[in-house]
Amino acid sequence: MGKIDFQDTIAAISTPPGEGGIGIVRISGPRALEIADRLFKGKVKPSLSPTYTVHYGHIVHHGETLDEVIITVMRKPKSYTREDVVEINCHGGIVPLRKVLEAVLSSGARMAKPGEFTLRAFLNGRIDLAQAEAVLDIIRAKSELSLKIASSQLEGNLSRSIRRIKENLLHLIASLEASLDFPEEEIEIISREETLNKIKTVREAIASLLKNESTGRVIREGALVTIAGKPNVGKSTLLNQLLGKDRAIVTEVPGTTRDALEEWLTLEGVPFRLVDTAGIRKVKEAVEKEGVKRSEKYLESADIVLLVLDISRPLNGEDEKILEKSRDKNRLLVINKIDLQRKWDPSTLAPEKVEISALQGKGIEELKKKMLEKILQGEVLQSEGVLVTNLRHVELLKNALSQTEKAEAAAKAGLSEEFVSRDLQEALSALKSLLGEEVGEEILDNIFSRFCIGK
Ligand SMILES: Nc1nc2c(ncn2[C@@H]2O[C@H](COP(=O)(O)OP(=O)(O)OP(=O)(O)O)[C@@H](O)[C@H]2O)c(=O)[nH]1
Ligand SMILES: [Mg+2]
Repeated sequence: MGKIDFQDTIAAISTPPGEGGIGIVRISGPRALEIADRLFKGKVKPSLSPTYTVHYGHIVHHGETLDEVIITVMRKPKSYTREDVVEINCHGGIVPLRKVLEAVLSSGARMAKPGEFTLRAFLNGRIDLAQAEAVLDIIRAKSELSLKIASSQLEGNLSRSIRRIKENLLHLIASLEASLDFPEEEIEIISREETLNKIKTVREAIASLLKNESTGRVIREGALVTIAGKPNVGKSTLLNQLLGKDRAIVTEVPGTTRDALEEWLTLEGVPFRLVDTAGIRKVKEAVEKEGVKRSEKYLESADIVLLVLDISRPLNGEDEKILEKSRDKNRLLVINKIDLQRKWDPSTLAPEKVEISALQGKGIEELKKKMLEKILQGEVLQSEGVLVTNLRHVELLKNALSQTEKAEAAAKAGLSEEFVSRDLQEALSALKSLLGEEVGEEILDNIFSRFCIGK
């Protein structure tokens, strides 16, 4: 991205490529209005129009009418970038949009880099870095829930929590530093006990932001749900039933599914990556053997294991083995084929189970509910709670937490204020980077280059 030059006026096509009802060319910077004046022929001059006004006219360049347009004038500082912004709404084909953009570029703007509009909003202080990242998350949102979370982040909910913690830290550091400056004074500026209390408050606040971190990851990337069990218990039938379509092959022959099969399912806005696996059993035949190996890998990396057991046949050693293998996993026992006669009593097994008939679709709704509960542990769907979903934020918060813990240990051990303060300053600096108050160009490059051009 290089050095940022605010003297430049930037422009780009801000709508996706391809045909559409309209397409937008966005211009931002000190010369936006002047450029619009040159190209726009309508009843009023853009540079003479008040902010937030919309005008009908034509874009004319070197005597050639390029398109019939509507332009929106947004004057600084109340615009996306806090600069003068003009948006030209063209007919949404790639040719008119390109021609209008070329005219804008030849009239004094330069092509915007990916994310540069949002970068300017950040550098001009309209939004902090966490909010800028939320803009990206909104564009990328794969589910309703992740959109909701990103929007809340753009409104600044996460930033506000972070700022509150930061203020507390600043205060505390200032007191500690003051004690260091006047060591000979008898009066204590801050007592050890107070220091410890304040550190604890900070630590708890950071920890509570991180509490739902795994949920954040799941919402960002989707929860991996592995459907496991021995052959023929109805795993593929269950996958089809959950998806509401015949995706996997089902037969009465054990060993039907040879290779793992993945499909996405969204429940109440939460993305689930469902994997139907090959039934786990001892085999010699090469293809099935490989399939079983994969099943075991999926079992290992699952966020949730749906362990399917067949009630119509007695449990055997194969079932026991898989029960044992998945013992430490986040597991839900799925007792299948309840439409048939029962051959064993599931009440002796773990309490977390659902009885279903995958064939008839019985118990599927309850199963879905339990899957959601397992992932969300009942806490995040009330979106008031601030949820950290961004990986960079998670890393920085973890860093801030461990530095705070270090400071706490130092204070407890009776070390000098100097040491306590140093650890707290590290924590502070992590929070500052989260908000973008202390980040290098490299990090900015990395974040904003992931945006599309025109945003
Ligand atoms: N009666 C009844 N039969 C079922 C039910 N679920 C599955 N089946 C039958 O059980 C047999 C095996 O089903 P699949 O879904 O292929 O079993 P699987 O666990 O995927 O088997 P593999 O791929 O071989 O590991 C088929 O004949 C299904 O129709 C059920 O709830 N009730
Ligand atoms: Mg199968």
